[in-house]
Amino acid sequence: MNVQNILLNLEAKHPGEQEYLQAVTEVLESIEGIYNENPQYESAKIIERLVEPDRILTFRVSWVDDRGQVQVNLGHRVQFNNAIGPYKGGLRLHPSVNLSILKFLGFEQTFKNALTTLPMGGAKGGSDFNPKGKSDNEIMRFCQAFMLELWHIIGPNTDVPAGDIGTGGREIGYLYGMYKKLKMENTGILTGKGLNWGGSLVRPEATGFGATYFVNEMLKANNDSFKGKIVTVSGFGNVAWGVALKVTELGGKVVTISGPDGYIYDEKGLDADKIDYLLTLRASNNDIVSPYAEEFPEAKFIANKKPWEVTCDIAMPSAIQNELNDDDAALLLSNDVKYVAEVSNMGCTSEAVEAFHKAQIPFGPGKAVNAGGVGVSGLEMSQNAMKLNWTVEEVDAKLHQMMFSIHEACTKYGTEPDGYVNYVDGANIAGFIKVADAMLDQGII
Ligand code: 2IT
Repeated sequence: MNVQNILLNLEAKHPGEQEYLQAVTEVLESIEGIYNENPQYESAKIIERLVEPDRILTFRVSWVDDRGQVQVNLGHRVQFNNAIGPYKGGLRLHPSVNLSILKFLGFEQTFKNALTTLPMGGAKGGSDFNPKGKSDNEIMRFCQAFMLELWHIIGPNTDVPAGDIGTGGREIGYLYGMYKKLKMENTGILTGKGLNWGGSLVRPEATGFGATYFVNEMLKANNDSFKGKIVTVSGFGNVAWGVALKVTELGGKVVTISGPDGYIYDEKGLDADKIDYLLTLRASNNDIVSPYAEEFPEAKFIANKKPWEVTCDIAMPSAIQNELNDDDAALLLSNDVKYVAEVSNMGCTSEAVEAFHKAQIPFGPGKAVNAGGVGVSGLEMSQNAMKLNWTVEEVDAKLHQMMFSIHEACTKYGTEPDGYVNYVDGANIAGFIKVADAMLDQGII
């Protein structure tokens, strides 16, 4: 494989799709060695087949707002790869959504899902719909209109969407309601459902809890622990909330959260009341964190800045792609950061990742660190198929085991001769081998 040639071809075919090309570049650089050692990959053109999604459905979503005005959005579902199981991945509702972003997310999801140990392929979808400031009824009408198109191509053994940025329990409910109406059946076609209609315990917490379990394994590998560690977190949504809960429980101190308006520095750390308040912030549909400093006056709100200027032991970006760049990485390193773990998908730019690797800081990539979210989605699918519910203890134990085995896989494939674990290489190689070998087994399709 010549990585440069493949990338030049892709760039010519998909000009300007920066996030997608960034995600592909990172994976190809990691797997180049193993690919070239195994000529059967090359002769089956595994890379050429793996970097393009199986198919993309793009559709118009028309709905009526509270003033009676017609609104038109664009919806997409990128079914990336189903070599190891049904397509699986979230739906993002955010004004920035475009095909480059959904293709990068679907590509990442393919490897992430392979790492979970469960049989799930990769997909992603969403819309440029902006939930900010929308009423409950507007959200419902949008979700119903979105499902009027999406339902044709999903199914419990075909494609199972879930939440992502802008899509939480409420949106999953409205989407599920419309699917049920159209198809006249109750099946596990979405995950992140409500507990009394097919949802799984621990799914809301799973991404943040899983990420914290993964970082705990990184710490243990260095004879270290969360006890007394200062942790900076970005974002204030579902993922940041789960991280704050579990890190605090394990003895770490979360001192920041952030939104598009700036960040909160809370030197005392987030306690149970403050973590609960994140849910209020999120439910407000306002996408701002400044009210936190009014509610808890000992905290400071720093407008239009990112939390990476705060001195910390562990940084856990938990908001959106490319939220931590080379300047932020330099700041963190100059303040002696010891561990960095992407909880958001591709939360760090390539330059930032390179800086952490160069400084030999243990760095966990999103597709390993945040895999607990989709992992528990997989457990929700299992429970739906068996028509039963597992207890909190059962789901949490399975999540724990999953994150432990993902850490093992990263160590197995990513340990360098000097002992430094390159978690990016480890995750990419482990995920790739599983998907590529399944593709080989199933012939040229
Ligand atoms: O990025 C992700 O892994 C998710 N948004 C969760 C996907 C899922 O199917 O639970």
